[in-house]
Amino acid sequence: MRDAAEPDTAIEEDTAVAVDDVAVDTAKPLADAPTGDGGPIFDAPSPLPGCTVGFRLGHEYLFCENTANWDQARNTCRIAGYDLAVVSDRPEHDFILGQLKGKSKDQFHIGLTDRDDEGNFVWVDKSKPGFTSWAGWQPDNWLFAEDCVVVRKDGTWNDVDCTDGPKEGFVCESL
Ligand SMILES: [Ca+2]
Ligand SMILES: [Ca+2]
Repeated sequence: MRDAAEPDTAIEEDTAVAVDDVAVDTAKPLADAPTGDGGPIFDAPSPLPGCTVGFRLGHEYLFCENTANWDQARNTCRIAGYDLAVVSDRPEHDFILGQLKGKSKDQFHIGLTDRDDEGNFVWVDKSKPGFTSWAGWQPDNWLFAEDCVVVRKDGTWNDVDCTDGPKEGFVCESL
């Protein structure tokens, strides 16, 4: 019978088993990781020029300063095996902002668009936005021509023209 007086050794055994399970099953999402810092111990080279690499909760991100419109950005991510980033919650958003801090560009395409149905934003993985971080008065679909979303370094989102390029970098994520 188990109770609170059970010897410490039994608890240690249980813990060891759980850790082994995580280590063996590499496909298992690291959802329980306290900090999400599961990145490699060496700096990883970016598969795309102009980008830096980040890791969080088993996902890999590219933070790219290349000038690109939304479709160019998305296609570039996909060529490298990623897609534009899907920002599911505030911790993920905070992680991305931290990675963008030192960049020279001010805004970055992410994988959110209402191109198929005006006013109805969806992520590139077809999920509906839960967490959002719209700037004041955004999304405004300015000139009836803004269907693609950027995250700005101040943490706010704006819908922009999907053909915008010169100002925007982009964020890729392994989905
Ligand atoms: Ca729109
Ligand atoms: Ca806008």
